[in-house]
Amino acid sequence: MSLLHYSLCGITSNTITTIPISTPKLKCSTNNRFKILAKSNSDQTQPTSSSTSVLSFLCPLLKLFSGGDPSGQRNFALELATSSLASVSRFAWGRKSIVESTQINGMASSPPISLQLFEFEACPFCRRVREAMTELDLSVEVYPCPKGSVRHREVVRKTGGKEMFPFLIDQNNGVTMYESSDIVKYLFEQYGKGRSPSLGLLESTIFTGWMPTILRAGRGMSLWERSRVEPPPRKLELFSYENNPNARIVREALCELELPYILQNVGEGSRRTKLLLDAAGSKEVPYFVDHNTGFQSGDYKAILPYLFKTYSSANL
Ligand SMILES: N[C@@H](CCC(=O)N[C@@H](CS)C(=O)NCC(=O)O)C(=O)O
Repeated sequence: MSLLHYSLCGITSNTITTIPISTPKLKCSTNNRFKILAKSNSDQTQPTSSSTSVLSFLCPLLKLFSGGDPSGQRNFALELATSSLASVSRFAWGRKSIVESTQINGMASSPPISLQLFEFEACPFCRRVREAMTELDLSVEVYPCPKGSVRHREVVRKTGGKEMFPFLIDQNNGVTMYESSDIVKYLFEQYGKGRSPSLGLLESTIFTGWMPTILRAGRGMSLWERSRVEPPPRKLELFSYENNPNARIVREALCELELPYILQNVGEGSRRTKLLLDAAGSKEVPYFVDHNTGFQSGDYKAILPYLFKTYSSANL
């Protein structure tokens, strides 16, 4: 990834352009055209939000971290301590639902077609979007794009034109979008029922959005070298909310294995709590379900070894 790429990361634009795209691996709207929130050449001289540009500068430094072999023996006390500190650093954001959602048969209302988020766990910009999704009580299909991975990154490159994360596809409105702050604003406009992001959600990214990334150095950033190439036939499912320390550890592993999953956000006050209660018998997150094998667990210490064993290339 070139320096030029990163210097362009901070430029934002609210220009909507409709361009033809082809996304061979994804279901597209009927006419195969998406509205793209993209920057036009003329927009590239627009002023850059300072928080975004500083973080864009920091992003290449992520490569300096190396979390070591994620499948190896872990000190779980240390894992929990660092993940809990990470949660403290983002204390106010990504914990609870702030929208009133209507319930149909005990289920929270969601867009008819699942939103698709291409991201990686360690990216502070992606975190910002995931926090907003918890606040909006949205479930979403997550396609992890850790560094060194190919599958989902290729979809992003082919659909949007470049490898930059987060990247959102909303087939309900035929929209694809880069730029975390644009995505957050878009999501609130579309699914926020008139609400705005909680105070400081966007602005705080510059101060503490990178803290979980540093505290969890190397986790949720790079593809595990022994991960299986093919994704499982059925999507995995994770009940989680963004700022839960235990759920973070599971999301990191899913990311390092490039495993796509349905993220069921169940922040405080979520209308999805009943769904979780029915599945898990408790309101605690994380709760993980592998519909391919029938494995289910709410214990991250059991989920981690399961994932690295089941989805290792050695285990085919
Ligand atoms: N201004 C963009 C910045 C996004 C950005 O720089 N993302 C970094 C990760 S933190 C990225 O995509 N890097 C390229 C890569 O990982 O290959 C935003 O707010 O979304």
